Amino acid sequence: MNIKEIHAREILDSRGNPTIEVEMTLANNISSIASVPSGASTGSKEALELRDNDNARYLGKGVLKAVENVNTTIRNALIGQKLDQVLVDKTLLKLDGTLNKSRLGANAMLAVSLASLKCLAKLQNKELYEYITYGKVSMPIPMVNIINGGVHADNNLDIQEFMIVPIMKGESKRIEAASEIFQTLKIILKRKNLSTGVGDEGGFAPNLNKTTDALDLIMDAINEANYHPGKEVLIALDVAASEIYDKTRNVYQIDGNILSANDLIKFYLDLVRNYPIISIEDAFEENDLESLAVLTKLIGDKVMLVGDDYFCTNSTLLEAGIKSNAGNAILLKANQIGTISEMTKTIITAKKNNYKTIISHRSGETEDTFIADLAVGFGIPFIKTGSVCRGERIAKYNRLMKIEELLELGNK
Ligand code: 2PG
Ligand code: MG
Repeated sequence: MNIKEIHAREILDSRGNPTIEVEMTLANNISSIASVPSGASTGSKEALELRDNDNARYLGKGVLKAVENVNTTIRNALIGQKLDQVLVDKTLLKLDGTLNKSRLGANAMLAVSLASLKCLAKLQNKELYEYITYGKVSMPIPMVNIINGGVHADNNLDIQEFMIVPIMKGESKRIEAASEIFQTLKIILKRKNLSTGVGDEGGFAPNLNKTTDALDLIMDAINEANYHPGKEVLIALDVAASEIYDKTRNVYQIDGNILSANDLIKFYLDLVRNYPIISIEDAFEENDLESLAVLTKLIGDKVMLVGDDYFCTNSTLLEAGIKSNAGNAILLKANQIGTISEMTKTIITAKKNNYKTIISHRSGETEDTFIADLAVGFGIPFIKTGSVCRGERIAKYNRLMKIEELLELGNK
């Protein structure tokens, strides 16, 4: 089936900043719509998100250049062509021709790549997860970010994300537990006269002095909601350590202390000893594979050590990590790399090398739920999609519950 029309427009993301949406229509009038998210704590090796830098609009954050790239260069090359994911992505890469997607913009490229994927599913009359099925479908365990810190909130917590990880059977049961714990945490915060305002990913953003204060509140919320921490509900952290790293002094600032990478290792060992932590993301600044390898050797048998800014969903960067025995898991964000084909390659590389996979939203999101389908279709064991709060996060959880129902119906 040939591509008949491609049209991009500027829309807003969950922070109210511009992002790009693309509609693709095929010769038989089947059409799809896709939009791309945007990060705040971005890895320096991510593909480039093209912004206008025109201060007269949206404080320089407009994406009209990316829109224009879709509506002219990309449209001209793809209209009338056969819809095929590999061909579309190859064309996008060729048209761009740069290493970091700086000509067309990874935002422009991903919107088109994703719209193609969605059209292909529709063409076969399949749900998106059904179409991309790679091996065995499975429902991912959600990592639910209920306390926000770092650059995602204006509070004084240094660690960016404190997540609960409900591991009981059934997606809807896991989401139910997460919601009950989130609501219980709200009651506890109110009782302690702490703020219940939320950060960019929908988690609470109270002012707390220490990392362990946040962890203690989470433990209380799990217990008060009548779940067993360590048994039914675990904890995950995204340190986003590049954001608390002082390059000139080669130190990290955390809880008012100045820590070397070695001090930070001790800090993590203590945390892991005292709390049911199963995952630590970006434990050190994104270039420090060495410290990550040391931590992986020490606790990698029981804790996932996840590379986000380290690997940027890029198979070449992941391979460097694998060679250094650094980390044992990778965060996957389509807009870090720019095309579905490249993301698929990274997923395959991770799986082959026994790196655990986690599909992820960005802190700036849209109502597009494609990551829910990607998680199920690719059989990815974990999904990180924010708190059970804010429409753009909830849309993904609702989609997961619907997919679970569809899969159950299919099994009857
Ligand atoms: C992260 C993400 C998503 P951002 O660091 O993992 O939670 O944040 O989108 O701001 O990079
Ligand atoms: Mg991260």
